[in-house]
Amino acid sequence: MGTKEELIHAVTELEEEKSYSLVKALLDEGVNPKEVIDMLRKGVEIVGERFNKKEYFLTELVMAGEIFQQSAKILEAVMKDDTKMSEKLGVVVVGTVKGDVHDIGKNIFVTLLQAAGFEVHDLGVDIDAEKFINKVKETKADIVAYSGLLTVALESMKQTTEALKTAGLRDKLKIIIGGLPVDEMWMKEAGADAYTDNAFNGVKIVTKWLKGG
Ligand code: B12
Repeated sequence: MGTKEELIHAVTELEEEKSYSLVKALLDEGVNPKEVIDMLRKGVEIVGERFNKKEYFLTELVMAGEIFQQSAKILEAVMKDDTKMSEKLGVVVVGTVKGDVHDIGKNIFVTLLQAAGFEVHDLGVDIDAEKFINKVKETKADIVAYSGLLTVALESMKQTTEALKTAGLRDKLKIIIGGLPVDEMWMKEAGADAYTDNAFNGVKIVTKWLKGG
């Protein structure tokens, strides 16, 4: 037997195995997978708050992301094809830009976006402009997110935005950039609409874009 509070607690305390068995127990009890996702989201949200208050560190954040991703796999296996995990708050295409292979921060951002209810298309690392463009067209994305940790990533971000402009897609999109070195100067140079070096703030920004206000 599992209770909803127990699952939220297991996630926030980063009890990996317990989280998975509770997910399974709740499903066995007939709890709707969407409700289970909401509990996982709540857990990840609390971990995020603790990270921002510096009560938790990067290891905990990565661990919470892992618990969320693995639990989502358990849920996906029992959900019907027509029931999407995401509530479709919006569609986001994410990637680490060309020349850069750092992805730990990007992966955290992706998990948090999924936990918040976005449909996320993660392209991976070392992604050139063409791949971003193709994915934006294919998914009719609302938002494009570039990650970059290397100084050279700025040039790639710039090129990607230019290519989105040339393809006539830029005006339909919002662009957010993130990663260790990004700042206002990067945002302007990269032709983006927002920047942050904090994945939680990133989720707040894109949520605001789509919900308005
Ligand atoms: C781990 C690491 C690696 C790993 C990467 C593993 C992986 N899977 O990512 C490996 C060993 C592969 C690596 C390789 C290299 N690295 Co390295 N690496 C690091 C290191 C130590 C940590 C980076 C990290 O993961 N931080 C933790 C994450 C969570 O932080 P983050 O990425 O900033 O993400 C947070 C936010 O920024 C945000 N975020 C991130 N992306 C996005 C995107 C969006 C849209 C949003 C909203 C938010 C967001 O969310 C996260 C949580 O809040 C840094 C040093 C450092 N202290 O940062 C050097 C560092 C980034 N690396 C560096 C270098 C030079 C390299 C190499 C060139 C080394 C070499 N000579 O081979 C290669 C480059 C390979 C390449 N082409 O990319 C330099 C970059 C210097 C520069 N100015 O360009 C750094 C700064 C080290 C240094 N001081 O010299 N590296």
